[in-house]
Amino acid sequence: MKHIVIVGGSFAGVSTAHRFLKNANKSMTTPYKVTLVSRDSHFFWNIAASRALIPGQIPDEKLFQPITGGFAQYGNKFEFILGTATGVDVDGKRLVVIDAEGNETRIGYDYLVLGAGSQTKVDGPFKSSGSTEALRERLHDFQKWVKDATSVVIVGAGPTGIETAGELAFEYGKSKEITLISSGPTVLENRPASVSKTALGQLETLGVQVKFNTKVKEPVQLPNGKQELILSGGERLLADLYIPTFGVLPNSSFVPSQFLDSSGFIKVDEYLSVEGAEGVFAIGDVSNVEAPQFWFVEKQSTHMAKNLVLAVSGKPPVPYKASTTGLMGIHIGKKSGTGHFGNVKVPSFLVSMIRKTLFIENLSRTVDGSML
Ligand SMILES: Cc1cc2nc3c(=O)[nH]c(=O)nc-3n(C[C@H](O)[C@H](O)[C@H](O)COP(=O)(O)OP(=O)(O)OC[C@H]3O[C@@H](n4cnc5c(N)ncnc54)[C@H](O)[C@@H]3O)c2cc1C
Ligand SMILES: *[C@@H]1O[C@H](CO)[C@@H](O)[C@H](O)[C@H]1NC(C)=O
Ligand SMILES: *[C@@H]1O[C@H](CO)[C@@H](O)[C@H](O)[C@H]1NC(C)=O
Ligand SMILES: *[C@@H]1O[C@H](CO)[C@@H](O)[C@H](O)[C@H]1NC(C)=O
Ligand SMILES: CC(=O)N[C@H]1CO[C@H](CO)[C@@H](O)[C@@H]1O
Repeated sequence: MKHIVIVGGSFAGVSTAHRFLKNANKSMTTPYKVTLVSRDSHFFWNIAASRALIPGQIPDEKLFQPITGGFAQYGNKFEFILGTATGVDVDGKRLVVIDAEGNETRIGYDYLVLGAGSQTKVDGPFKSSGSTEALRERLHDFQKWVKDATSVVIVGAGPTGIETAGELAFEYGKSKEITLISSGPTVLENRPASVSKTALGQLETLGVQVKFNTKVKEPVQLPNGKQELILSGGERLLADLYIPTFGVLPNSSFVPSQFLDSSGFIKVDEYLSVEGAEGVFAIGDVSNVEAPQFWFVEKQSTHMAKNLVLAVSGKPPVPYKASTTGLMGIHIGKKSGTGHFGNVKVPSFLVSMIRKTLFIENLSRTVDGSML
């Protein structure tokens, strides 16, 4: 029996499990079992997180969906473990997991797929922060804080920061003061200049104030409930709410450091395989193969599942072709947005049309595998 253990309850982990189980069911004679380990009981549709911060916009059921239901179709070929991976014994081929009761277990694997993803540098409402309950609670806190705030400072001018600033400004107009802080001379650094310019123009049209070349130190909570932010220029900024969106921290602290690059991403070769760790693979945000974006995660997951079927059947794997074309699409409020495919800018109306619902209608079909 071949045991495939997958870590992560989001795009990388859940989709790879479904894809493997569907393919395996069709073609395989070798017995197999998949165990999915996730510290989240629910899949969280993070693509809609910027809109979800606004109270009343998206109900919880459209953001969170229990993971296990969609896997019942595979019977005893699938097992779900609610727990946190805390170590990998690559020589003994065992994953160390602390389960929901706090007990440590070691799960033997033939193949281990690491899809533990990433989070923002400072914990926020955008990504899992330990458990579904914790994330849901955090999201509800932010919704309440957003409702009560008259001034909001958003730190980080990447896609998440811009989408958050755009959503807030679109919803509240002049009734809230929205400031976006960028550490660089523009927004969306490393993207085509025309895309940065369009994004900036749209933010300003919505009334967002943007500060450039500014870094922010940890905020201080004042007795009157306000947050005091000390900016790199020495200036002090008072706000009712501070939303950190910057940084992509791979969730790789449970993986031995020799398998990580200098930024903490898991190093993989052209087979998505971790060199020096037999049978171990990494995909999604936690791996160093491509940019941490859903589109790439999908491509990797599809490939990974096929290679797992080959591996279990004793066949050689197929190399993965990492994309060299950068792409992005972001919404800025409900009526504008921007994006690019390589160096080609995507028209604003098209981005905002495609992203109208932020794909929340895909959640159920992603979690039960019927979309794949
Ligand atoms: C606000 C926002 C909007 C986005 N919009 C887009 C978009 O429009 N287009 C796009 O291409 N990309 C977008 N992205 C990026 C995209 O969401 C990520 O690329 C995607 O979520 C990565 O999926 P993943 O499964 O690799 O990791 P994650 O989604 O980060 O999930 C990791 C999972 O692993 C679990 N986990 C972590 N550590 C452990 C552990 N030690 N043990 C057990 N489980 C663990 C986590 O709880 C989580 O379930 C957006 C991201 C954010 C934050
Ligand atoms: C798996 O294969 C069996 C037999 O071919 C079939 O009856 C079953 O519906 C399949 N299950 C899934 C989830 O595809
Ligand atoms: C898990 O831990 C609890 C106490 O926290 C204990 O009662 C239980 O027996 C443990 N379960 C296993 C399977 O070891
Ligand atoms: C949502 O579903 C549509 C239609 O199936 C698909 O084209 C699109 O890529 C999906 N998007 C996401 C983010 O899941
Ligand atoms: C960077 C990193 O690894 N962050 C977190 C990943 O998940 C574990 C377990 O929940 C946390 O302890 C880490 O801080």
